[in-house]
Amino acid sequence: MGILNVTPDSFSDGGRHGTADGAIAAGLRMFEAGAAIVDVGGESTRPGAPEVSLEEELQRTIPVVEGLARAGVPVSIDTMKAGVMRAALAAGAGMLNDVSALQAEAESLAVAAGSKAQVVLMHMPGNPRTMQGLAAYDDVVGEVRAALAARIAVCEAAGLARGRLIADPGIGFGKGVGHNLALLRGLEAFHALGVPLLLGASRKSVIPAVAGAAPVTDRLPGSLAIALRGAEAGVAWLRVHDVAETLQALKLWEAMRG
Ligand code: 9MG
Repeated sequence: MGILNVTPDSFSDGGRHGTADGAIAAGLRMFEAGAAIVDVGGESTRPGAPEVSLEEELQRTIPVVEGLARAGVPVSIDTMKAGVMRAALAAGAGMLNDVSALQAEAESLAVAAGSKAQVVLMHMPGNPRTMQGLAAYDDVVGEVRAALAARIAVCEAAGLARGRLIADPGIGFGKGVGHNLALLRGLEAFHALGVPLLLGASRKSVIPAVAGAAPVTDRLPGSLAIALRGAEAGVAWLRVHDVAETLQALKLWEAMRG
C-alpha cells in the first residue's frame, strides 16, 4: 500500500503534492512501481494534528481518488469521516482505511457495511489529539489484540463480512517506543484475529527512537527493517512511502528464504 498524503501538514510528506494532478501523478508512479493499492489521505493523523472540515477533506481527496480510479489504480481512502468514505466509494475507492476503526463517526459503520469495500480497522486509543496521553498498557499485545477483536465483532454484527476486514495494531498511535517495539516483536499474535494484517511504520518515530535522530526523509533503512519484520511475521499489507525500495527489499528477502 503506497501512502499518498494530500495534506499540507502530514508528518513526512505534507505539502508535497500541491495540486490534484500532481497527487494523481505521484499515485500513478507508486502503482507503476508495484503498489497493489494507493492510500489517499486528506487529514493528517500525526499526534496533535488539527481536525480538517468535511468540505476541505472532500476537496483534497475526491479529485485524486477519481483520477486514480479512472486510470485503473486501486484506491484506498484514509479517513475517519463517513461523508468522505461515501464520496470516495462513489469515486471508485475499493478500500476504507479508518484509523479509528469506524468509531470516529456513528455513521461510518453503516457506510462500510453498505459497501463492498475492504475495511482496515486500526487500533488507536482516543483520537490523534488525545492518543499519546492514553499510551498506558500492562500487556500491549494482548490489549491491542483484544480491542481489535472487539471491533471485528462489532463490524460482523453490523453486517460487515469478516472476509472484508483487515486488522492493524496502529504503530505510533497512542503507543510509546516500548509499546511499538513490543507490538513489532509480537506481530504473530495478531493472526489469532483471523483476518489479514496491515502494518504501517514507514518513516515513523520509532525509527529515530531506536537508531538515533534522523529527519523523516532519512528513515528509509529503518522503514525497510520494519517492513521485513512484517513480512517475516506474515503481514499481508505494508503501508509505505517508498514503494519501489520496499519491493526490492521484499524480493531479496523472499529469494533468500528459498
Ligand atoms: C493513516 N495512517 C497513518 N499511519 C497508519 C497506520 O500505521 N496504519 C493505517 N492503517 N493507517 C495509517
